[in-house]
Amino acid sequence: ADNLAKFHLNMGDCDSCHVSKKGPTDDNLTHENQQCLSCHGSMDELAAADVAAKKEITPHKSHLIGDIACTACHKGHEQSVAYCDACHSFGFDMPFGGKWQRTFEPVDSHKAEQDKAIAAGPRESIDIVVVGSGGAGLAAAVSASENGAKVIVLEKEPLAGGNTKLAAGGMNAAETQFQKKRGIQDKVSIMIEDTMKGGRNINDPALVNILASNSSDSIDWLTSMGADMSDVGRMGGASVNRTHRPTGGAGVGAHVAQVLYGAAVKSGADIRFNSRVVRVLEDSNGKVEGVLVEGKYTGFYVIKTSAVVMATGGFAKNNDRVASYDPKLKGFAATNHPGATGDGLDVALAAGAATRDLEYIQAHPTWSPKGGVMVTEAVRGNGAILVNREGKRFVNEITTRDKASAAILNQTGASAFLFFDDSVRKSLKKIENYIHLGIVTEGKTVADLAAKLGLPAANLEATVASYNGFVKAGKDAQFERPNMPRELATGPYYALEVKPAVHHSMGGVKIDTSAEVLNKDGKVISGLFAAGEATGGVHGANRLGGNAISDIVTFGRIAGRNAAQFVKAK
Ligand code: FAD
Ligand code: MEZ
Repeated sequence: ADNLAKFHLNMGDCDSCHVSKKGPTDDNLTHENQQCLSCHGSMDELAAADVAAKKEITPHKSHLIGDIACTACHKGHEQSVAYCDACHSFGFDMPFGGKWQRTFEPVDSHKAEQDKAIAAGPRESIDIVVVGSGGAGLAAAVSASENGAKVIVLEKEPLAGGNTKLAAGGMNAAETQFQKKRGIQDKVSIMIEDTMKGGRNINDPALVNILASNSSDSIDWLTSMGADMSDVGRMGGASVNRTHRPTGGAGVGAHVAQVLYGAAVKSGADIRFNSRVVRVLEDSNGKVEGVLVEGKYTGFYVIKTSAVVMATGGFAKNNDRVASYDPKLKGFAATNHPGATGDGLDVALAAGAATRDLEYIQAHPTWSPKGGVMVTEAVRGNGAILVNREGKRFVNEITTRDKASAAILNQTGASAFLFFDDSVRKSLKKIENYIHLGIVTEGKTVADLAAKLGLPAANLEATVASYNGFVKAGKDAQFERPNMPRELATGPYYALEVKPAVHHSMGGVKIDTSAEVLNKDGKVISGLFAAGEATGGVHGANRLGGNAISDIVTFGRIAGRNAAQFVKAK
């Protein structure tokens, strides 16, 4: 046998995996996945077996959210590939395993089959279709359901959460209950000022106003669904601590995505994986009347609906598209999940949507080439510094990302080292993930660490001593870093090499404050809504760390509510 299907044939017929010889009956492969679990045990049992076998990292327990389908990695009729390898390079030993590879298929591929499905007419109908199961899509699904609508969520990947499930540092919000509890003085107006300044003032002020003035309520909404957003830290470009995340500084994205996913499932949303929307269908008056879906296993089919929420995220993982807007980023690695290719943008464009700011694409300053992991800005927010190969600081570590990334690229080797001590480690749970992944070097003393990294020890010691002096004095006389929460004086010491990687597409489809999509004449496309990284205008030329999660929760919720009201009013 050279694949899993043939291997299983030795034990029975096709129906040992499938309901019938015809193959899969749905794109979630519901029956097939149940068959895997019934023979091999639950994910928890498989993970426990991996741990018992002393596997350092188990692919059966991860930061991914929802019920991870076995078939996301194990394939019957093609080579199996660990989904983790889309970002990391663990090289898990998979039965009949291969190397991760993905080719991008334009949304207008297979034209004849698409036309046939459209001619056949709708297979089903629903109040609202949400495209994308990231935070914006799940928030829209929950809020549409709260407002009485029935929803189908279509997700092209085999699992939920998009980039949202990867988000690390936190969610920005002003005037929240958690800031008040900590005595943090913040104002919606200051969040607006910071966001506009960070975005080089080209943001749409009306959208920024909605972002900031709804942010506290968005935190409360998540909290009401069971989220823990009680820890508050700082990200680059913020004047005060307003980045909310779970207790102890655990990663925000997997938590928020899991909470929203659970709420969406509870609300009765029909969530379909391996289901790519390739076209929004409109009537002769330009009003939305359905979507054309490419089911990976069931083929093309039409769903009739009068309201569609495009929550398809950004395109940072599609380097051809990135470089077409910003040639400087050609060949850069990306921090994103594999679905961030921008085909949702193509779908919206074909439906007549206008776009804005596509040329503004952000690199995250601290991506670790070892392991392919983005290292959260929260590590710097909690006190880490950046040093170059000469062992010297070179930038205010919590400046905006555009500036920090440019500064790193200017250093010898176009990379830098993120340096912190044990007190920073203890302040942020997320750091344990990086240690667990083996991407961090540890030294008993600063000099010991410098020797392990090949940095000049005397320089690094002098840099750390001088920084600690600034912390004591409450003023960074070198780079005017505004927050220096702690001295770096408690061993052991840690560092890892970091360099910029493409992270966020600031541009996208144009929306108004109701999350309705606008056409090139500035008019609303009737029935088409959009939210999250698929849209442009909220972040201007440069997004502040922590503002995306705020964006997707607030605008996803608005899009879902308004889509439900639109359907009701028809
Ligand atoms: P996504 O969460 O990306 O979801 C979009 C979904 O749509 C995807 O699942 C995709 O597969 C699906 N899709 C796309 N096209 C189609 C189609 N045609 N048909 C069907 N499905 C489709 N921001 C913060 O504010 N704070 C943070 O701490 C933070 N950390 C981050 C860390 C990392 C590593 C990354 C990559 C990003 C981080 N961000 C952070 C940014 C933030 O996570 C994203 O901008 C945000 O989650 C995007 O949410 P979304 O719902 O718009 O898109
Ligand atoms: O907003 C982000 O992208 C973010 C905070 C990322 C991070 O460094 O954690």
